[in-house]
Amino acid sequence: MTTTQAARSTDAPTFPPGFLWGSATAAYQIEGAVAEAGRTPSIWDTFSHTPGRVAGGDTGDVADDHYHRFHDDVALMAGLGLTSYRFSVAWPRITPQVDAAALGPVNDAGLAFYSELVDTLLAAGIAPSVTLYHWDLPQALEDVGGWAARATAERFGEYAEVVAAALGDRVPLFITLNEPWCSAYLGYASGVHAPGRTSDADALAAVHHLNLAHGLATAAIRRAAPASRVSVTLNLGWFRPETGSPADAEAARRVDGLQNRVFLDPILHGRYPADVLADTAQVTDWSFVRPGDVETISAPIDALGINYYCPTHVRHWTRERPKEHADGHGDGDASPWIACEDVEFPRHDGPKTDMGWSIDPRGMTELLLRVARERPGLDLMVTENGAAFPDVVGEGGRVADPDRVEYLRTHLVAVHAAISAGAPVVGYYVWSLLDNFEWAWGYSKRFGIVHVDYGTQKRTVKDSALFYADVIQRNAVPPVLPGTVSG
Ligand code: GCO
Repeated sequence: MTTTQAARSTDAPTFPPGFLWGSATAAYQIEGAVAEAGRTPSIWDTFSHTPGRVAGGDTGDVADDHYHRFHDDVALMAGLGLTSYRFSVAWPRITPQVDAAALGPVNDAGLAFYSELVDTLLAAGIAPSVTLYHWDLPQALEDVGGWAARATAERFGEYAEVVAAALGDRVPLFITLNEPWCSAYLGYASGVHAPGRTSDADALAAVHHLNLAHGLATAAIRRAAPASRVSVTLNLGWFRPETGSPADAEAARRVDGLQNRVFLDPILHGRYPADVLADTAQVTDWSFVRPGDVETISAPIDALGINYYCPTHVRHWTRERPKEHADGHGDGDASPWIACEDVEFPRHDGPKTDMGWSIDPRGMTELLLRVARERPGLDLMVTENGAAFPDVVGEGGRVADPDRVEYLRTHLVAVHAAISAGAPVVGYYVWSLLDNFEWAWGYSKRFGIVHVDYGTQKRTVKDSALFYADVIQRNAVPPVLPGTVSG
């Protein structure tokens, strides 16, 4: 390290006053208690109990037992100094008898759980950010078509109104959906997530019905909780074409359309991208988009949530060699990338997390700036960012996770760089508070800043949590002492 670099590295990037420092979780990944207090099965209960679907045969039956331990978990958050906590509400706890025709009765015990969680957070000085859908669709709705059916979006709007009416007096921010890309394409095209279907046509119908669900929920929250802000969380892709060739640019355009613009365009601009409709014309005629839908979908939001983990390298596939699928979404025959037969995702050398995702904080800055340019003035939030590493509890109960500390440090610097360049980022949520059920990977991937022993449910704060607590306390990324970090 040169003297200049050392000097520069002691400048502490400071965040704007009032910046939200949070962590994020999702109901099925942490709660457990799947059959308690009237909850009925979700698609993830069915999927995880289907042999061969989840690594190790893991299920969310117990998970982190957060349902019973939430008081301790909130105390843990308070100890770290979090100012916000993003969690999701399990729809099957709220209206367990929902079907295609009607929402069914509201389950007061289900609402009471979240109401008490909200009160506990507020008493600890932590602002709740409530995601209404993080993938645990009531199984009864999947049985009548799931997200491929319009009725699911309609029932979701009604469910959103119930939750907003019950919690809206205490919840400053509702997030309608988490990562509709995953729900639609991993759930209905590649089938590596629940419900495990492999129909491209159903996946595109799901895209639209998820967008519609967001729009209907936005209207419902406005009615029931006029003081709350409304947002949606997208896992936008940051695509790096391999070369400057027109063929690679075309590959990047296709995947950008499917992952980013098919959500951003209707939500922010009230239209579907014409090129995506043309690209997918062999799969569907999009006649499920009815008059008035895009107007519903494009109702103004107050903030956009962005989940960022890594960029995606993309190139035109020449068919001269086997296709590469280094995008982390499975190498199976069924692909989430509809009508992308000529696109491949080349592997790159360099540091990777335990998910095999490349570590590239620059993508975070670039992605935030892209969205900031596209919709000037709209508040942005990083609603997820983090990394899996194979952590162990070591001597004296310490969990040393230097790779995660470095991942968080460099990505926070990248968020700060975006803010400095004009992106209105108002908060950051580390994924995740606790090690948890990582979907098709089960408990084999640890994303937490707090370690969970799944046998005893003992929580152990990792070094990364202590690092994050220090960041929060300073409202800045602490300076790196020369010689303490390589590279
Ligand atoms: C997602 C989900 C989280 C994941 C996390 C790590 O982004 O897939 O929102 O539930 O656990 O992202 O994969």
